[in-house]
Order: sequence, then structure tokens, then C-alpha cells
Amino acid sequence: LHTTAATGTGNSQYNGVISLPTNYTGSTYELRDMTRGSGGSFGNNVVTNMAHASTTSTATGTLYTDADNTWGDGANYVEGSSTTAANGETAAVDAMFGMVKSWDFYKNVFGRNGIDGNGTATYSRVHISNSYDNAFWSDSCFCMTYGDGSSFTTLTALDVAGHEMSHGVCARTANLTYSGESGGLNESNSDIFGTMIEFYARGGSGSTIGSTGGNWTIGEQLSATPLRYMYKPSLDGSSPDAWSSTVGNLDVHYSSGPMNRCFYFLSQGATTSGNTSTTYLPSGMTGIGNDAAARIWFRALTTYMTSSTNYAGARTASINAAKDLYGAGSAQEQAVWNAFHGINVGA
Ligand code: ASN
Ligand code: ZN
Repeated sequence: LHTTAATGTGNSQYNGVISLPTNYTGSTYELRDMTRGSGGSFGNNVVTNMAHASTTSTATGTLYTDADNTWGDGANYVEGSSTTAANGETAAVDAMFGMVKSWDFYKNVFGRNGIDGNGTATYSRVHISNSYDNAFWSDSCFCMTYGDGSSFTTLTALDVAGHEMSHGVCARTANLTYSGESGGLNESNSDIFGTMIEFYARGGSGSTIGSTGGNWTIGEQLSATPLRYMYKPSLDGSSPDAWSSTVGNLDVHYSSGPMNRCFYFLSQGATTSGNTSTTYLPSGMTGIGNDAAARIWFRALTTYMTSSTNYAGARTASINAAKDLYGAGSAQEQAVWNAFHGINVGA
């Protein structure tokens, strides 16, 4: 029986000391969120320990429990990539925080009830494999999974968690095929919402790159070098800044670059020092801010995009979404035109 919602304290790796939704069983505390979601594999959103099982394991893992409801304290605080000592609670603390903030973002900003819109509970599996430098969403388990990292620290940073959970949302909406241009848009969708979730949880004006609030890089807490740079994707050495007819041949984590930059322009404009588009953008386009940009992208994704949507289609979808939300001829609609023009898509 598990019916007594409680609030624990978590010593996280990436998010400071935080409150955690837990459950008191009568004898111990579980890392089980009694306040978001229902059904699914565990009946609630939970975090489980994979204890270094293979990345192909379909096991659900062992639910985390803790006697005193303070998580990641003392010997249970285990950071980083040690394969021998990495079953600690720290990764679980950050994974739960990522689920909570992602869930609340979709609910409170868009009114979406969870990943599938029906409130079906999800879960997060931590400590997969050994020194594994990745995290992933799986539709089969309706869950996300995190490695301990080797070049990277444990993969449970907030923008990465938001990225993975947003793969689940995409799968239940536009379901963008994970190759070609639609694959790049699928990856960009996860980067866009991973970043919006970071801003949602941490605040910040949105205009400061690398600030203590949200920021426009992905995975910057995992190593000295971010995984991706939304404001200028080419800084990763592999992603293009603008669309071209060959972008669909790239790995989806690179073909995402132009859409990431487009979304950055839409929100922030092209005038932020050092990040101005010199190639296509009409100088001085004004951004419409995170809130409007995120609403337009969410409506485009959930109302207009399909599994085969390409960059041209994403432009049309976003223009339609902006018209629906803010009116034909609105500044928001014009900003969508400008932002796509800024990545060489459309006039
Ligand atoms: N972390 C990666 C991602 O979510 C895993 C993958 O390549 N699908 O994009
Ligand atoms: Zn991804």
C-alpha cells in the first residue's frame, strides 16, 4: 500500500538542495510522486535503480527507498561516473526533479496533462550500464533512462531530463520521424522544451547566455563544453547554423541546429551581442520572448506537424500557430517569418 504523500529533501548534483515528492509506506519512504500522473508501470511517477544493467535491459529497475526521507545525504551522495560507487541516490534526486519540473511545465504552461495528455505516469531509470555517456527516452517502457557518464558527469542535468521527457511528448503528438529533416525537428523540439523547462524551473530573463537561470546551451552542466549551442549551433563544430538542401543527411543531433537557432531568434531576436545572424536575417529582428515562442512551437507541434514534417513544413505550422494564438498580421506572426528567414527557410 502506498497512499501517504510526503515531502522529502534532496541533495542534488545539479539543482542544489530541493524538495522532493515522496511516499511514506508506513515503514519507509519511496521516491514516488503521489501528486502527478497515474497508471503506467508503477501507478505514479517514480525513480528506479538499474544497478548497471545493460542499456538494452527492459527491466523496470528497483524503486528507490530511503529511511529518513532525506535523499542523497552522507554515503548516499554519490556524484559522477564511478562504476563501483554509482548506485547512490544523487542521480535519482536529479531525475525526480527533472520529471517534476517537466511535468509541471507542460501542465501549467500549456494545460497538457503529462506526456500523453491523459496523465499516464512515467518513470526514470538511473545508473544504466557502466560509465554510459547518454540518456534516452523509450516509447516501449514509456520511461527515460540515464547513464552515469564518463566524459560527462551523470546525465541527469535538468535540460537533459526535459529533453528526454519531451521526446515522449513528441511521440504522442506530431511523432516526427527520427531521421532526415523531421528527425532534426524532433531533436530540436527536445532541445527547445528542455531549455524552456530550464527557464521555467530556474528563471532568468532568457536573454543571458550561460546565466545562473535558464540558458541557450544544452548539457552545459555535464562537462566544460556544452553538447549544443542553440544560439549558434555551429559552435559545436558539426551543426549548421542555417538550413540547406542537404541538412537532412546529417545526424539528427546536428540537423536540429537550424531549428534551434530559429527558435532562439524567435524568442530573443537577432541583436544579442555576438549572436547576430549575418547571413540571412534582416538586421534587428525583435524577439517575442520565451512564453510566446514556446506557445507557438507547442501549438505548431501538437496541431499542425505530422511525422513527415520538414523545415518548410515547420515554418508553415509555426505561422499558422502564431496566427491562431496572436492573430493574422500580429507581431508574433511576423517574428516567425523573420526567424525562419534567419535560417534560410522562406522569404
Ligand atoms: N540522448 C540522445 C537523445 O535523446 C539519445 C539519442 O540519440 N536518441 O537524443
Ligand atoms: Zn534527443
